Amino acid sequence: MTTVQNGPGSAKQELLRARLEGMIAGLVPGEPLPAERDLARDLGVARMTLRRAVDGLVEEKRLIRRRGSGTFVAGAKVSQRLAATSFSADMRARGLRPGSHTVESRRFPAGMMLAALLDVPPQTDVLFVRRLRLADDVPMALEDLHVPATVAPGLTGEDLESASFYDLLARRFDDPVVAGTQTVEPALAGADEAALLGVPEGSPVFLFERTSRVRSGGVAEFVRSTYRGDRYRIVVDIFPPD
Ligand code: 16G
Repeated sequence: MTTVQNGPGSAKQELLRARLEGMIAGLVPGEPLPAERDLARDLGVARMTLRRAVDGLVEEKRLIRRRGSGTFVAGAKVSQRLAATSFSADMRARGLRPGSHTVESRRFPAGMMLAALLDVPPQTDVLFVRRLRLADDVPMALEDLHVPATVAPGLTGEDLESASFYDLLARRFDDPVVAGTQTVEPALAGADEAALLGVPEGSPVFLFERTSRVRSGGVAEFVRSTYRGDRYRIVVDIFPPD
């Protein structure tokens, strides 16, 4: 693969790649590579040769090139276990500061489809909130949350600004999330999502859909979440068959 991406595979190209990989390993995510001219000189290669090797690492998402400002070490991916955890708890467990920014919020009566997903009668009042989820202020995911008023009466989009929905359910409504079903599929970021997530339009993303129930039995949420493909990987634990 290296050979293909770096053109005619020579021992020199392989060595250059190994030296670049060593350099990346010594930098922290977000740190810039030295300027191309200086790096080519230090490594004793032509700038074009260096650029080809860097291109390969950009393609593999090990490096990020930002036009006009340089090339940076990509952030480590967050390993997401498929479990009924909240975004906030998940980020805190990794030592990251969770954040939430409400982009849009409104109420409307549920149509047939949404009512079926939320297991409520059609026309039930539903709160829709679009939230940008942040880890240490970096956008990680965009969530389109639907909550039936029957489960969280009086809940507003402002309540969810910088707050954990699951914490509110447990504390304010004394009705924690206990179970859920979640699907995941690949997708490409549309223009709006890409702008909010700070990635180029068409970037790969994970599309999650989750329906979860609270202890009292009702469906608490139907959520469609777009997670950045360059910051997440999915971890699935495997158990022996029953
Ligand atoms: C996660 C859930 C989402 C839930 C949110 C609550 C996925 C794909 N989605 O992001 O369904 O609403 O956590 O987070 O994991 P919060 O308690 O921090 O608001």
